[in-house]
Amino acid sequence: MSEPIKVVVTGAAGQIAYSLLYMIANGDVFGKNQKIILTLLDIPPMMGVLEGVVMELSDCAFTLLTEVIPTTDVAVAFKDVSVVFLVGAMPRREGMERKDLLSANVKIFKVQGEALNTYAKKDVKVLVVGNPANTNALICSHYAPSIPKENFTAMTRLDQNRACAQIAQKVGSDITKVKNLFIWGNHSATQFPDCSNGTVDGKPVTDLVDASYLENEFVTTVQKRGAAVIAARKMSSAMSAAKAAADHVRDWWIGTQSGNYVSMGVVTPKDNPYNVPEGIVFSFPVEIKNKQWSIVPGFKINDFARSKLDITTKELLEEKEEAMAVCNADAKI
Ligand code: NAX
Repeated sequence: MSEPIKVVVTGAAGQIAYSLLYMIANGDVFGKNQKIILTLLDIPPMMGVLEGVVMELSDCAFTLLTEVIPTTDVAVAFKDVSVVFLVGAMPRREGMERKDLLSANVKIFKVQGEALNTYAKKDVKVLVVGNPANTNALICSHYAPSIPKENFTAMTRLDQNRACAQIAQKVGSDITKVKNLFIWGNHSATQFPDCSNGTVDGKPVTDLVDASYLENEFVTTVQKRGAAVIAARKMSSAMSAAKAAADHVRDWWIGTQSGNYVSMGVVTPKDNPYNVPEGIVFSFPVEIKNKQWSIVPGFKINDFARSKLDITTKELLEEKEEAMAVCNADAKI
């Protein structure tokens, strides 16, 4: 057994956390030999609900949990933390403009970024799930300058898992045989789920499925899957989102297998192999070794894919500009 690590989940009284906490405490993310101090952050009105979650965690009798700390205080939550799942965010309410949503979230992710900067370990790994996930991750990193930008990532793994499931069903394959389908760009309706480098049992997806399906129905099905779940369940994706968050952090912690890449939203470095502008949080295919991700170069980007990458890049640049305007206005107060 290794020394316990401190893990924080924000939005801990919410529906994604309800599934995610089980997976973390059960050893599905950090392995069956890693003890965990689990810290649960939510806002004051949710403390009653959170108490119930704490009771249930206790009643699960998880052998890996050494302590569970419910709190509303970011300083308590982030002190010496090793891994953070930022799940809590301001939801979009009816009639809310995108600008208002971004502005409400800038406030949340500014406070959390500053607290991470002050209290967290400098090698803390941060996954942002709360929407708009990519831009929230960017803001959080902006307010945590003492922590490397590489340590802030946004979740597009749910979109990748959805894409793999669609292809597995389409060709009638076991999902374990589907590899290297990637999500490019934003976790939003402009994301580009891309099969052009994917394989099923070693055969190119493009040889198994016709191009018109891959460029049309497949793309829109993945882009709109979240809305389809809401329409059916009357609530947004939760179990699948939690599973994706667990997959994302497990791969970051343990590493990816050779030749089997995953999608992660990362702060774009200056010289990235796909010519995406520097300084936005963009989803790329990455591989992970020794807890460090790197963008996998060399995947083919045809004209269709490039046009899709341009659309999602434009949206992310606009989100960044709007969010930074809120940050700058805030700085002047
Ligand atoms: P819930 O509304 O069930 O839970 C959110 C929780 O966050 C609530 O308990 C709320 O009190 C808490 N919260 C709000 N502000 C907070 C703050 N400042 N500090 C700590 N906690 C705070 O939402 P849930 O279904 O769990 O979804 C959480 C987020 O995930 C949403 O923003 C949602 O849009 C986003 N999603 C992101 C996905 C992705 O692939 N990146 C997919 C699933 C999901 O839609």
